[in-house]
Amino acid sequence: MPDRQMESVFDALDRFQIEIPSWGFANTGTRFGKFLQAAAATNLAEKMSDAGMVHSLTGACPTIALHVEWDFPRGEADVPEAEHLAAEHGIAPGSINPNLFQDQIYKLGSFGNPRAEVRQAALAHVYESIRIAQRLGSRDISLWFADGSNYPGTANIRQRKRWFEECLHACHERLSANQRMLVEYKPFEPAFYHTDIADWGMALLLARAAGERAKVLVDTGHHYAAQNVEQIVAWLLDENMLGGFHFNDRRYADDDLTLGSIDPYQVFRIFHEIQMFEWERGNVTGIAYMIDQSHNLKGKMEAMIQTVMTAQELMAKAALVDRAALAVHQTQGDLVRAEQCLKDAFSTDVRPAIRAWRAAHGLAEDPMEAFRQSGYLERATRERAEKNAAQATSYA
Ligand code: AFD
Ligand code: MN
Ligand code: MN
Repeated sequence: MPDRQMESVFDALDRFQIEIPSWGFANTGTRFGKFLQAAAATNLAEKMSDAGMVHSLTGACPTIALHVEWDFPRGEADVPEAEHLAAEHGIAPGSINPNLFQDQIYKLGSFGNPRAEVRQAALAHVYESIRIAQRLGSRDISLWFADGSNYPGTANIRQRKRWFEECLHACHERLSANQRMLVEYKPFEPAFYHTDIADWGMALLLARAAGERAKVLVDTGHHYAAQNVEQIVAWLLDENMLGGFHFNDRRYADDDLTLGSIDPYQVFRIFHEIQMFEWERGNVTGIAYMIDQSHNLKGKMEAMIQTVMTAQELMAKAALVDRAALAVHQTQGDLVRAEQCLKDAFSTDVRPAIRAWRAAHGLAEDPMEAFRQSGYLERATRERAEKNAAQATSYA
């Protein structure tokens, strides 16, 4: 690989950090059940340990996304423990995720619930999440709503929109000056007739109405098969409304498959749009790159390392696009040469350069192999197998 390309890869990897989700290390499943993993994390300490291990191997994941209900069962009272565990495991608290979808009161929604007392309870939960973030020094409050309805006529869509505007604005007013709120959209599931924040346009309008520190969160799995996700990303970039990503891949719906496992070229094109924007505008976008996965079948730790390595590889490929030449070809309408700029970069094997980058940073050249040789999985299995087995629900 020519030195100039090597430098581009090194620069891209130096600047690329990706947040790992606490929920990606615990046993989860589908609505059809769970396949328990003996080494899965069973508490916040083990999640922090797993996240710290992934970061120590990859050098790219200094923060962990936290879910308030699952990681702070006592709410704010659990902040000191979270701070201690993060410091102990060499990881920092990242985005804070309120849980507005599991409590029984949210049966007909949270911010969109027709009962004012439920909307107030949801607001109180987000206010506490904002306080938790402030105490942990977290920049982002990451908001996803399961709100919607399953049958035509059962919800007043416009009224729910207004309740969301009110509630999101109220939350925005509680943010400190250096905090942001990220509004995530999802076309469907668990609601199957309408979802209140179903697409990027709705999220954009709601974020704009909430205030200047509200941005849009793009979960790459939250799109229909035909949607051009990189075009959405380009528009949000141009509107200064791209807060960040939840990375995973999809074949049919919000399948939470491994990033790049189905369509790596789409992820490359997303990363290209970001790097082209930064090349043109010269400013760093402050994008929150975050993983949103919790694999039911793959080993939790291997799945997380695999995603991080894939994200690094695709970001490094996108860094190889000859953007100056591309700009000329686009201007001249030289279609094949323009397209070839992307195809050349995407088809370049950047793995040797990434291995060199890792070696230059004192990291194992193959984090996955280093993990397998480390004995970490065996230790976690010994320590956690009994606790995980106890989660088994007998269906007899
Ligand atoms: C589910 C939702 C959404 C959310 C995530 C974490 O679909 O992506 O961000 O849970 O709460 O995947
Ligand atoms: Mn998500
Ligand atoms: Mn999702």
